[in-house]
Amino acid sequence: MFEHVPAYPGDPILSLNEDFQHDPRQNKVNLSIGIYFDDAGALPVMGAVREAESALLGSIGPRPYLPMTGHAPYRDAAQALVFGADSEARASGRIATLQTIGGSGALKVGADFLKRYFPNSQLWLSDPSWENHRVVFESAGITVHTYPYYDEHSGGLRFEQMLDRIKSLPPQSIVLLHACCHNPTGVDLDDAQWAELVPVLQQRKLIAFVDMAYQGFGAGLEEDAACIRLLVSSGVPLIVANSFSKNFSLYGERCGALSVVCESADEAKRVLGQLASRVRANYSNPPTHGARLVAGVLNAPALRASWEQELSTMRERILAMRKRIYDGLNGHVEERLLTRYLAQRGMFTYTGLTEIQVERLREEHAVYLLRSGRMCVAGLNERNVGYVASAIASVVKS
Ligand code: PLP
Ligand code: TYF
Repeated sequence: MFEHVPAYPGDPILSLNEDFQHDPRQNKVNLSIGIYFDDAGALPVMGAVREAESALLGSIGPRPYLPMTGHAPYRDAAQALVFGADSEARASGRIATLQTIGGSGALKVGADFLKRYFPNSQLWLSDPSWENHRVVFESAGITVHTYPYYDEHSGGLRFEQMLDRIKSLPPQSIVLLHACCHNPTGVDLDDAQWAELVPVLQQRKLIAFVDMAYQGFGAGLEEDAACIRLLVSSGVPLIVANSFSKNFSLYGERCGALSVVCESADEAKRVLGQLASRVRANYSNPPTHGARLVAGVLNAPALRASWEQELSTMRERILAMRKRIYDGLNGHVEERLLTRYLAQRGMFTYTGLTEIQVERLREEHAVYLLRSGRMCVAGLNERNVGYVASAIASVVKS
């Protein structure tokens, strides 16, 4: 019956991560998948999360289904974190926020919603973007295009070209933007560039779909969401997918949220209902555990302070590793390939290494990067950074 089903080639990032797991070499270094590892190379369990979980264990109780929209204290905490606790839009009840299965689930529920209510709208992604963006939106039946973004040569942004393309889009087109820590390039818009882009979106009646998977890893929790605050105050139709996978180190718990900023509380209520209907059509309602952990931390001032502190330490460790790899490569790679380690932000850097160099890094040195040259800087630590720098220097040299 199922003979005609072809083999799934797999997701390139996840497949590479599996190859790494099977690599027997002792000195192997995983800089492929977008996961934050601590200085010991381990996936952290954040102190505040551990405490919230201990508290939950002490109150084991019945487990009813959550509503389709998710755990109410979680939804509220997520909304406050993304839009600001004192956001006007939040106070007036015009943001519809629901719990989703990770940031990926938020993208999918948002895509299904857009396909239903804006059936003629097409979507524009940065070139390049996270590979799964295209997969998720196309699987919702939305046609996907790209706008210019990354400048190969400088390792920076093609901002003028980006803006020109966005200026040419028909009304109600959807523009997907990364709030911070762009995956895969590490190149973000600066404040002045956001200030130039936002009025264009508004004037051209475009829909901004902001993906924020790394809040807190760029400049700080508030700073990383500044573009969202600006979009809201400028009246741009806005959808935000956010994820707690990275900033709570809760990857497998699948904690995310989707928010749609509306013009009135009444509109938000109707939108929330339709988002819930998309959840009902897909998986009925989200899981409980991770949402209780995140809400338990965000809604308890002492745990929240501890979480913020630990997240700052993670961000600073990434910055320190950027500096260490920069120092290690200084004099070994050309200037334009060097400065990007410091200029690009968040978990990723586009190293500019060629596919052949990336392959040599893996085969000769057991250092794993994505074929595109993307390095997850958060996989570097005091023990491996020198080794990685010398491995890169050696493949660049010959
Ligand atoms: N969006 C971007 C840009 C990401 O990098 C990721 C995860 O790596 C996600 C969304 C999905 O996050 P989650 O693992 O919470 O589904
Ligand atoms: O490294 C990246 O860019 C991601 C990581 O369900 C990832 O693709 C892995 C699994 C998943 C979501 C994101």
